Amino acid sequence: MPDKFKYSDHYKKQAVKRLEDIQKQKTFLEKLEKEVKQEIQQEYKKVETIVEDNIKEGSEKIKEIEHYVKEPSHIKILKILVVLIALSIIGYLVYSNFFSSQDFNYFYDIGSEKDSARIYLTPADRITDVINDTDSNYRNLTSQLVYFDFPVPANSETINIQVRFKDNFPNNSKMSFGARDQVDWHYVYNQIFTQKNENATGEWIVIQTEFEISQDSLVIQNQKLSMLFNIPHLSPNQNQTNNMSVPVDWINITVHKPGLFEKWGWIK
Ligand SMILES: [Ca+2]
Repeated sequence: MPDKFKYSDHYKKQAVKRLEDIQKQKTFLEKLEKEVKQEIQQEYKKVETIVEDNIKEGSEKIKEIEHYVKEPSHIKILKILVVLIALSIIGYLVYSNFFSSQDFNYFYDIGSEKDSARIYLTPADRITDVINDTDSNYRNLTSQLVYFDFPVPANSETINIQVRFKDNFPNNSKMSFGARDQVDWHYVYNQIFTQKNENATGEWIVIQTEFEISQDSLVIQNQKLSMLFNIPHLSPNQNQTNNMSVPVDWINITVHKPGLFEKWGWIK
């Protein structure tokens, strides 16, 4: 039965061909698989490299950040120091301005270079030029009223004033200090020297007196107090014939400003 034989032969051929096709497909698929795997591996490697690079970069950044995070400890210490210094300055200012008492000293050396540059006493026509002795420099007061002024800080209470002058006073003459107690040229006086019935020694002497700012109702203008020497025997009326004068070497002023501790009686 050739037909039947042919028929089976035909199927056999077809089956072989099919098998070959399958084989080809298999080979193709295997090749494809291999290529895809290779491609995946390559991509994977690429990704791996990128990730590694990122990790490396990241850790470097972290190190950098750690470095910056560590630095502020110095800055913190500096900040604390700045705050402490500021606090102690404020504390000191508060203490010195409110709690502790203060003495302000003003030493006016009459006849010194400073006095020549800017004359302490006024008016200038009631004093002489600077006189230089072996032991001191000074000026002579030639008229009854000679003025000077000095700073008085706010809330001060007492003014201690010392003066070094030459005792050439005639008998029964005297000298006082005036401190301004009214705006219109009115002064309150402390008598500081009286020449009784004795002859003048002709020596330099130091005498002091004190004014109370509130008790004496002193007038402080522009944070300054005006004071004067009052030496009646130098008044033009009495001094016409004898031409007298009083040598003054220096004036030393101490202005006392009590703090709260002193006001509360905690300290003297
Ligand atoms: Ca002097």
